[in-house]
Amino acid sequence: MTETLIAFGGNLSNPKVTFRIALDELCERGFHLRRRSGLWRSPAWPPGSDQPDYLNAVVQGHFESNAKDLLKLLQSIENRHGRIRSVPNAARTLDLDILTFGDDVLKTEELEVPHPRMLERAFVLIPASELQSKWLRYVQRLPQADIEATRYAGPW
Ligand code: PH2
Ligand code: MG
Ligand code: MG
Repeated sequence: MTETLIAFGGNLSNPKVTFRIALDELCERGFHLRRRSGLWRSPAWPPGSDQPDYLNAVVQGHFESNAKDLLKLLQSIENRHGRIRSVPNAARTLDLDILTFGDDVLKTEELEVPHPRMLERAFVLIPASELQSKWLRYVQRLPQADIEATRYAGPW
């Protein structure tokens, strides 16, 4: 079993409902939930995107197999929830990203762990720091406007 942090994001349909169902599906297939962050609402990145706001959250738990198997599982759940892969940063029903997977450092065509952009994104770091305080120092380095634009939206 390996400890992992997984980021949830979505800005189409009803992300809160989608997140709940997706988390149940993860837990049925080898993921053991320890804690989940609250929901956080933020404008779609990059700024100026003409898209609905996102909901984001992070969950912490253990996975029974390796990072590649977790990636496959996340992609199958995204697909089941109507995720359509078009251009980068397109609006989406569900995005599930592996942030960290134990101490693994992976850089392949299909998977990079730790997530290469997580330290730049308030919508990832703020929920992650609810679960692990080590991320707070990176939150402090973010632009103040990004921090203020990321708003607590309750539990899920
Ligand atoms: N995900 C993206 C692109 N832009 N913006 C916000 N606020 N939250 C996201 O999760 C997000 C985004 C692509 O993964
Ligand atoms: Mg993403
Ligand atoms: Mg993704």
